[in-house]
Amino acid sequence: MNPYIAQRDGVVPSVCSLDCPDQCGLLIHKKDGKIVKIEGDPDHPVTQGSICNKVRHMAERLYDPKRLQQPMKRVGAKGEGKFEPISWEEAVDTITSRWKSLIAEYGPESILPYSFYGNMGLLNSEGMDRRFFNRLGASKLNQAICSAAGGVGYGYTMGNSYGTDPEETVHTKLFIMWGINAVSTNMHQVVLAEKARKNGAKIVVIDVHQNQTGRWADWFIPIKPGTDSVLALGLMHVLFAEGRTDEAFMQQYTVGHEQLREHVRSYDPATVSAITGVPADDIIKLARMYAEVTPAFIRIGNGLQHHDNGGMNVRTIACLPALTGQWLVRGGGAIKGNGGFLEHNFDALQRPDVRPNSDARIVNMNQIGSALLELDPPIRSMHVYSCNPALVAPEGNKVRQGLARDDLFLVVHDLFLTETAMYADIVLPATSSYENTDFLASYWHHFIHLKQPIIEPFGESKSNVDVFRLLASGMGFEDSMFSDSEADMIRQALDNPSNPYIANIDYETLERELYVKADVSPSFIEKLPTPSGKIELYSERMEADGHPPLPTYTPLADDGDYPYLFVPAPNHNFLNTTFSNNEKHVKMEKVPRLYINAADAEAAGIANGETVRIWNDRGECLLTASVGETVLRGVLVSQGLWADMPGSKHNVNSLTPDREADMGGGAVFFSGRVNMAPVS
Ligand SMILES: Nc1nc2c(c(=O)[nH]1)N[C@H]1C(S)=C(S)[C@@H](COP(=O)(O)OP(=O)(O)OC[C@H]3O[C@@H](n4cnc5c(=O)[nH]c(N)nc54)[C@H](O)[C@@H]3O)O[C@H]1N2
Ligand SMILES: Nc1nc2c(c(=O)[nH]1)N[C@H]1C(S)=C(S)[C@@H](COP(=O)(O)OP(=O)(O)OC[C@H]3O[C@@H](n4cnc5c(=O)[nH]c(N)nc54)[C@H](O)[C@@H]3O)O[C@H]1N2
Ligand code: SF4
Ligand SMILES: [Mo]
Repeated sequence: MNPYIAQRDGVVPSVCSLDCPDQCGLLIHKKDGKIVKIEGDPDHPVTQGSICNKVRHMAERLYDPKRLQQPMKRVGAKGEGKFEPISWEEAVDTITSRWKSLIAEYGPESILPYSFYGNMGLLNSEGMDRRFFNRLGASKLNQAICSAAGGVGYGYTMGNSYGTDPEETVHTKLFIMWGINAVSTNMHQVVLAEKARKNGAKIVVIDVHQNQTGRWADWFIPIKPGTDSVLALGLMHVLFAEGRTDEAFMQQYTVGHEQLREHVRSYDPATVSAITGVPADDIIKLARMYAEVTPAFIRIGNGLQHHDNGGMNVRTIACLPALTGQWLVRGGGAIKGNGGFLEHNFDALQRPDVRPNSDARIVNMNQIGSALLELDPPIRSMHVYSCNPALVAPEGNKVRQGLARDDLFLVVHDLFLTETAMYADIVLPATSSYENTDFLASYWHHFIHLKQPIIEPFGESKSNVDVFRLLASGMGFEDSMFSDSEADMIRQALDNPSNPYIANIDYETLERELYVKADVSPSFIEKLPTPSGKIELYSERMEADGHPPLPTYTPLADDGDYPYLFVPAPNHNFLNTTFSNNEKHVKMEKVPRLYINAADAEAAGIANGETVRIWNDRGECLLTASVGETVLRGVLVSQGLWADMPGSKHNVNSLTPDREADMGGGAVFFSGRVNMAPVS
């Protein structure tokens, strides 16, 4: 038995598995074999003992009486939520015999896996599952719901997800938090900035909503949604025009600075101000500040890339540190993500080589509603795990209509009977990450962690890894890769000759230390994986892919004749929909609010605290008005993906468009338009 499980009382170290950049070190307090308390691990070099309130209350979720304990089969209508317990044997038998007959009749691409990062453990999120679906030859999923557009955009400029070591930002003197609600979504970047602030650092926040992060700033700059690339181009205009660029740096480390210099001439402060809503004087002031205050660091958030032009927004902002040479300054530079430094051996872990059909069709997870309703040949079965598409995917009404299809054989594996599981034919109970073995890589700091199981599986629940082992055996797959232990798989994954930054990390070291930092030297800037090896201010690759090669503004797509842009962002106390069904967390968050500019509220006859209906062609949703000056006129902001069982009408994604962003097939959650009215 694992020593941490065997230890029934006391404190054991662990790591948070939620989809959050911080990836905190945890200390788990146990009593009589149960988790009674979770706090931060003070020894963790980056997170240093503090954690968020959500995870402080994790025990309430782990032992929530609503947690699933047994497999179940549907006995009522789809969506009605009537189920009966069955054995694992019957569950696996039902699934595999159905899949065998679907494969015989329609081929394996009639089956689609649908998953995301409810658990960031790499064996459970993209390990054994990938082996299984590759072997099966299922349709592939483009997991473009989170950071796809920005990831591609950043990659055009920098080659990969490479940025500043966040630990170095204690030395920073200017923080630009750009389209990130860091107080809620990256709290340790805020802790590091607070340390720097004690030494005089200034904090600038650029956002469409003056939320908790905007209120924390020294200078909050409100901007019109989807116009960030223009602001960045305006800053470049001032930097070039006033001779504030680092010519030696650009000469050595970039391509295209001469073309860029010419190109940004047209983005003068007055033009930029008219598009972004940021006063011309503020554009000049920010540019000068960015040139003069050093080290200057930009934290590029996910918010500004959930737009039609999201990839280009990130691609453009990512050019800024190169103009001033901030990449060579300790504590300068930028972070969009840092996952590139921690890349493991995907081929060894996921085994694409066993796939019989490497050309299998790819379904964009952001368009799952239309895919379920319209794709030809149809998706006849879907296996959902670590994800809650009924609430998190755009065009929510189409998604639910698709899930409700009588001829769709739907398997849902989760810890709870989620909104998605309500439509399932077979529901499988999942262990929490505290009940299984895995390894995790942060997408913000430079550490890889081992996660040991700490408690026994809850009821009859099983990990994703174990479920795919069972399904493989039920399908009659005899490949030895399905018998690899977790430790074997971690060893295979960490053996990655193509990523020198993790050459110092192996299973044995992880087992001993639990977390190990990648060996990233600041000189990563010398050998970027762009085609030129340099920072690409001008990108031939973009041109070949059909984009303008220089940073360029494209307005948001026409989304119909509705007066308000609707930005439904995450909230403080949930993690996407995780915790939205746990009483404690809902109490902390109170009600789903809609932030409305006072002038807009007055014009629409809406009072603070009133229930508001917002709608468009795609659907409607009910929220509680929060009237004030935190958003510009014409912009509505909500926070959080609230539980939405039949009747509650809180699904903001009923209103969001399922168009693809400019890059990577990314989601455009924040580029939809709506109308609003009070509910009387
Ligand atoms: N508490 C909590 N933490 C989380 C999550 C959570 O749900 N709750 N989710 C996790 C996940 S999966 C992710 S991807 C990250 C996301 O966390 P962030 O990177 O912070 O991204 P968002 O919260 O989506 O959006 C950030 C900000 O962008 C703003 N915004 C929207 N449109 C624009 C725009 O056009 N321009 C500018 N400048 N700002 C804009 C929004 O108002 C919001 O304040 O957080 C992770 N951490
Ligand atoms: N309107 C709007 N929509 C959004 C966003 C937004 O900002 N606005 N953000 C988007 C973003 S950035 C993201 S990343 C997505 C996130 O969307 P999802 O990935 O769907 O995130 P969650 O809602 O947290 O759902 C994760 C589910 O996984 C389950 N789970 C946890 N651990 C395990 C496990 O080990 N095994 C199994 N089988 N299940 C497990 C949890 O119980 C939970 O139900 O949402 C997107 N949707
Ligand atoms: S959700 Fe984020 S901040 Fe909270 S404990 Fe987990 S990693 Fe840390
Ligand atoms: Mo995300």
